[in-house]
Amino acid sequence: DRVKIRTALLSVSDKAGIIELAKALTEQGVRLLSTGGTHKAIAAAGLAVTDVSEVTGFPEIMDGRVKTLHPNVHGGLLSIRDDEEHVAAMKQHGIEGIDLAVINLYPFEEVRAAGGDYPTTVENIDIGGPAMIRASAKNHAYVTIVTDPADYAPLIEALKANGGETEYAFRQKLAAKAYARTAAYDTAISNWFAEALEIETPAYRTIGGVLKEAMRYGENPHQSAGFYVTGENRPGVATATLLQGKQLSYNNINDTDGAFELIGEFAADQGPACAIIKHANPCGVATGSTLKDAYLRALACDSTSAFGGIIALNQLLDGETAEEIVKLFTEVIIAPEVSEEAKAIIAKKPNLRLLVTGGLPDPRSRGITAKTVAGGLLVQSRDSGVIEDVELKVVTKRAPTSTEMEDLKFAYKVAKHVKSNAIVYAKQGQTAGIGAGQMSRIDSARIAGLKAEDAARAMGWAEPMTKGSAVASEAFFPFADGLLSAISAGATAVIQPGGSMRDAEVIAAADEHNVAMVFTGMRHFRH
Ligand code: 93A
Repeated sequence: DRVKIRTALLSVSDKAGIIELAKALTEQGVRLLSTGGTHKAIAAAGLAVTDVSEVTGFPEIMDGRVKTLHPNVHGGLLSIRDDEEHVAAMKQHGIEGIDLAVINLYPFEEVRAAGGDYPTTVENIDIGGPAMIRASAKNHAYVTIVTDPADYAPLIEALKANGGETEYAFRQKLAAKAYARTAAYDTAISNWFAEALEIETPAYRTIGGVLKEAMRYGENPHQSAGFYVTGENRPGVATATLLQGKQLSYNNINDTDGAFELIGEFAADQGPACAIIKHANPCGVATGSTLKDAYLRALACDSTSAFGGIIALNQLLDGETAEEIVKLFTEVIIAPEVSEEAKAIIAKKPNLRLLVTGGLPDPRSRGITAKTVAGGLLVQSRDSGVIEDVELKVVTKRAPTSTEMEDLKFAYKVAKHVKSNAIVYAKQGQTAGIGAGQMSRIDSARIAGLKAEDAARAMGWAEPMTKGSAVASEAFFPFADGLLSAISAGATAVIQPGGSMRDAEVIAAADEHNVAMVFTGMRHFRH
């Protein structure tokens, strides 16, 4: 199962490490073939290398679009070395076997991420490279395919250890990686098209990504985990820069995503806002006169749960806010920007992870989300519903006051990012109590009320903030009981999608208590 490497074809866009590899191969007596740019680089290093056009007997044509797409290349990669007919065909047509292919592709993903224009991005779709990778990987019984520069060193080591030969198991593993690479590449291309054409139809989309990093473990220590990036151009945890702190864990990434997607609901020019997240649910969200004020108001909602939480900010993290944040144990801070002063303050807590994104995610933008089920993937368009874009219908005798209306919208924005069943009380741009993830809506309402009572005790307030609050429910109240629980906690205004069979009953209960209620007609389930 060992194969001697006699001839290698090197064709790489990313030329990092290629000279060292070419040198090592030359030392092993391997004959090198190469495409234009790669050939030039290897020859410039003083190594013997044959241009692939000598193999094909054809020049590179059409700006390099056709350079390796030739039977002399593909026959060399695909031939079964001990099959009589294959051998006869090679002889007849003068095809020489290629035992090693080292290929990395036109940088389509990089060009896409850099926002390349349409023709440039299309031109960066590699055709010949994936064809050679797939051919070599199919013929891994004879051919070694290397697509990742990280495998150069192991390859050289293997050749040295095995007298210039590779082992079957090694080639198999490389083949598996090769198809992962071409699959991810085509996924990026199809999703770029879907984005460029604004198509959300599943048939035009592929779910997949490139492994960005392997984590030490998953949701629990006995689970393995990796973070795959889809290449979507969206400020967030996948594209952020980690300025300090340990690598993010699986749970950190999940929670940080929840935090930043939530804070994206609060445009920076509308004033400072802060969200504190635990286990993918917010435990406090607030706007404020300053960012520090927003943080302290978010913290006040549930300072107990905020311990070890994730903090998302909608604007530049400044020194005075950083000074407050470091007083409490926090796992991650994510913000569009960070001041030098804040960086210095955070640096005193070396374990605190600090992420900068360069911007906020647009809550209205298209995109997809996915989750796995046994044997499948559930894919849907992102919940890009925004409360400002829907027509609100007052259904009660009393209409909300303008202050109540502001708080209703605020609460609804937060509720969109709370696991169902979600009940969110808010007052003056600050969450007063959040009930998340309960199986019954009334339990969520009760829990949110209890949390508000806890907060009042912790903060030394005369009464819980739910008194005189606005309350949001991300889906309709199926019965009046959930609403009555909110009213008994002190809510004076309610926002919910409406649409229950018992809407009339729920509206009557609100009217009876002089509570103002608006219907959004837009549900925000989050299961
Ligand atoms: O334009 S291609 O799709 N047509 C080809 O025939 C072809 N052969 C290799 N792209 C092709 N390649 C790609 O060229 C390789 O995948 C690699 O990324 C790049 C290396 O080109 P150079 O050696 O000229 O820098």
